[in-house]
Amino acid sequence: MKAGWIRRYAMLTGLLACWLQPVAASPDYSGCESCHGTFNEGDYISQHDGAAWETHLMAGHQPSVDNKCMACHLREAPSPVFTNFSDDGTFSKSCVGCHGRQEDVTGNCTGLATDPRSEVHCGAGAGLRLHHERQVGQGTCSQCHDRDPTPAPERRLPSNYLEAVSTIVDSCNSDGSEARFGATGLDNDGDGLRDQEDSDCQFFLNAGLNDAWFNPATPGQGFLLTVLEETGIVFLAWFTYDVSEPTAGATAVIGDPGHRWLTAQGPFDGDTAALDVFLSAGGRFDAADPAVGPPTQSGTLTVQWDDCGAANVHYDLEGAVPGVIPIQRLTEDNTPLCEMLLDAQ
Ligand code: HEC
Ligand code: HEC
Ligand code: HEC
Ligand code: HEC
Ligand SMILES: [Ca+2]
Ligand SMILES: [Ca+2]
Repeated sequence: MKAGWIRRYAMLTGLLACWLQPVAASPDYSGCESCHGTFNEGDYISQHDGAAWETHLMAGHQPSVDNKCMACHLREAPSPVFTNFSDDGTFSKSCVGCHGRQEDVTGNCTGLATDPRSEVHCGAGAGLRLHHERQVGQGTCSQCHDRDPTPAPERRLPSNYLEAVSTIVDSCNSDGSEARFGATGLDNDGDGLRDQEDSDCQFFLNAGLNDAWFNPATPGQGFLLTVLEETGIVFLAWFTYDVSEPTAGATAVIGDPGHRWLTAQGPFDGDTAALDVFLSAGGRFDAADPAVGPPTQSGTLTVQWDDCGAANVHYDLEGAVPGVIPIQRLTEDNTPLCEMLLDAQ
């Protein structure tokens, strides 16, 4: 249900001038206005890249929150707009839903809050504040926020980016979603480097990727892989099937005559592993005799990771048309380990 003031806004816009302006400072937008101007009026010019928005800040933001007014506002009145809480259940953190990260919430408040609700996410905007401290001037924010944590790395997603209705999904901005106006997105962690120029956005293979991986579109086949960090090698087993089904009457004692297993190994660099695929043949179930012949190379795989949860396997195999398989983890158990190892780099 839309709040009463929105209806009045639509019908009697002129009366808005009568609303009392808040006198409070920075827990709400009034503390930003002196530099960024009126949020819902004028044509905004970006302070970081000079891009002309050709509309005001509020209209420029609305599509990315699915035009939900309560993503930023409170139902009780259109002003003040707090930086860290709002009334929409989907986007309930106002500005810090995108300009902050949940990981940075410390509970260290300034002690100057004008509304107890603005103390729920204290710390969240640490990256935004560090950006101002560096680019605008020391003390701009730290005169009140003097106990901010070291912000979580650039690639750590603000909570709104994970919402299904948000059009902004990547703080590394490799898909352009964070840069609606101008060429670049935000410097989410305030180290002065944006998106891909921030080394936090470079993905490195690590042992947190050791897992079962599969493509949900082709259940019943997949990969078990292990990243041997010390050796610098990735080893994987690929459980799949022949390119065509076995001829009628073909039998197997254990398993299906169509089963194929392939192994692959090779070095990795950055986000990519380049593997040679091997076929082993001639053995018997749990027997040393007959000896399995030396494996023959039958193609190559290139596995490239987007992040701790997604990769693409490019295959080029004898007897098959080259292709790409998008894979994800079977379970999330090792995802925190992967994130932790990336943070440590
Ligand atoms: C003293 C002036 C000043 C105040 C006060 C101020 N800003 Fe800024 N802000 C700037 C300038 C200048 C930039 C551009 C910095 C740059 O990237 O070179 C900026 C950049 C930003 C950016 C873009 C950050 C990025 O990653 O590119 C956001 C978002 C922002 N401000 C939000 C806010 C909010 C929210 C507040 C209030 C809590 C606020 N600002 C208060 C001057 C200010
Ligand atoms: C991205 C956050 C955001 C969204 C989404 C948003 N607003 Fe705003 N709006 C603001 C901010 C910030 C202000 C400035 C408040 C202030 O200066 O006190 C503002 C100001 C306003 C004002 C003027 C208030 C006053 O007293 O001057 C009105 C009216 C308003 N918004 C209506 C809407 C409506 C209607 C929608 C949905 C269609 C909407 N807003 C969506 C952030 C937002
Ligand atoms: C849905 C995510 C989202 C929400 C919520 C959000 N922002 Fe933004 N904001 C962005 C993104 C992304 C940009 C950069 C857009 C671009 O450059 O194309 C941005 C840009 C800005 C800028 C312009 C910085 C510059 O380039 O000068 C300001 C100021 C700003 N936001 C303030 C706010 C304030 C204040 C709120 C809360 C009332 C808010 N934002 C809520 C995502 C969001
Ligand atoms: C005059 C004091 C003051 C200044 C200066 C100030 N803030 Fe705040 N800010 C507050 C208060 C009070 C709160 C409410 C939460 C609390 O008490 O910590 C708050 C909360 C916030 C929040 C949401 C909660 C959090 O901790 O992240 C953001 C984001 C924020 N401020 C951004 C900024 C930015 C960016 C600057 C510098 C451009 C700034 N503030 C400067 C007083 C201030
Ligand atoms: Ca970014
Ligand atoms: Ca950065």
